[in-house]
Amino acid sequence: MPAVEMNFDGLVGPSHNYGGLSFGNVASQSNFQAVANPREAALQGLAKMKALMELGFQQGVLAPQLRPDVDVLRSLGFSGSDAQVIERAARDNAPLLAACSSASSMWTANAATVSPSTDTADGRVHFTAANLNCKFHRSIEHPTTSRILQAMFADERHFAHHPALPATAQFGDEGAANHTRLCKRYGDAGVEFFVYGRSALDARHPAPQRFPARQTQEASQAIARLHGLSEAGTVFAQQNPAVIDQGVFHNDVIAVGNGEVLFYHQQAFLDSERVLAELADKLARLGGSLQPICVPSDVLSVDDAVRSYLFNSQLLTRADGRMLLVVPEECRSNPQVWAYLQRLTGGDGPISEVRAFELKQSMRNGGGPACLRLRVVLNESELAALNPGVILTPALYQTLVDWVGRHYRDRLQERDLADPQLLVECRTALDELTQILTLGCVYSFQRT
Ligand code: SUG
Repeated sequence: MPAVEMNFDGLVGPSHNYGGLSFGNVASQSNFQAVANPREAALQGLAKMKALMELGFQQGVLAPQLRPDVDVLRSLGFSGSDAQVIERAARDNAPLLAACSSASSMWTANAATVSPSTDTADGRVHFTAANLNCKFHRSIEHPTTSRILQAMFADERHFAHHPALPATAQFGDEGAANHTRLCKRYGDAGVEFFVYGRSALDARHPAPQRFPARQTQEASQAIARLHGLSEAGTVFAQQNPAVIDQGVFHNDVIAVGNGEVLFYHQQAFLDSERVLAELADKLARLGGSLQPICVPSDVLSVDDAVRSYLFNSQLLTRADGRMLLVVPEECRSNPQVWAYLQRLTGGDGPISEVRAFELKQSMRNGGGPACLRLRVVLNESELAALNPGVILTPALYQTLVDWVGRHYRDRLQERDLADPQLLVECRTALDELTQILTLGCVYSFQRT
């Protein structure tokens, strides 16, 4: 069996809410304090997973994290029983409680950077959990992310796990959202393309003025070293700081790659010509032929790209070798974007189909189809070594829908975060989930 790309979608956790926590992420800022519907959010995500499974794609599930995180609140000086910790945090520092209650682990493109075994020096699949240290609410994800990934990819003969990079601004790392892999076939060695927003040490790199650049060059380089990638198989590029200032807080908001195709906006990268030439050259040396699809600014503005999330799409290779673009519904409701997509898929280019999915609950926090999934390329023996409990099947889909129905609220807003019962509900749900997904004890409340 040839190697496959498997997509592991983050299951939306039961505390999903709109905390306005991500400065630089336009949707998160503008939906601050809107009323969230965690049940609908989880079901929307599951519907996308099911549809892709039914189309024949390999689909996996990545478990959410427990929130509110009372351990973190305790480490910040709130004391007493769990209920008292939550009540005191709600009374004294509601934004901190919101940060510790975010269901942000749903965006699994930020969980880790993954390099397939064909690209790494020791022939194993390498994972580095992302420190996400630009945003406090996300910086608390990586310890549990590492445990969950290890419970899914446990066999050390096939899988290598690296802890998150040091949690300093110099090594700001946002995982696969700033990493794309280009290859002829999934089982071939590929070119790993790292896109960073700023350099911490090299002052020649221009930085954005308005919004933070989350990923550093130093972090991207460290991951390439840790994974044992070759120089011939890596390209580093700087994101255009001007687009970060327009709300492109991760590269996957302005570009997506798959196979030999790189679909990107004209303004995505600094020094675009050099970047494209290096990608084409390195891919050619590995037997591939780069197929760039550039969307010019006069066809689509960066603002339209950010609003529609056109590039935050999944580009998937179908069994017939042509590609499907999975976009959010917001692309269909933007006439210019939809017209562009009709032209794109109507021609004889590599992308021949587009499907739109309703993911509004996640989109309102800046998370489209691509944010919700972590891609892992696996060969036959690696696939056999994967914990089978996390592979989506029709039966698992139904079990998860029932589980959501039993445990999730259909309304959640800031004042609900003060309710200590929410923690009890989330613990009960996640304890059951670890059995459904056969993950063992990955949460700290299960380990004490
Ligand atoms: O890190 N939003 C996430 C969205 C992540 C999207 N991921 C990718 N582009 N790959 C973020 O900004 C908002 C949470 C809130 O405001 O409640 C948030 O964390």
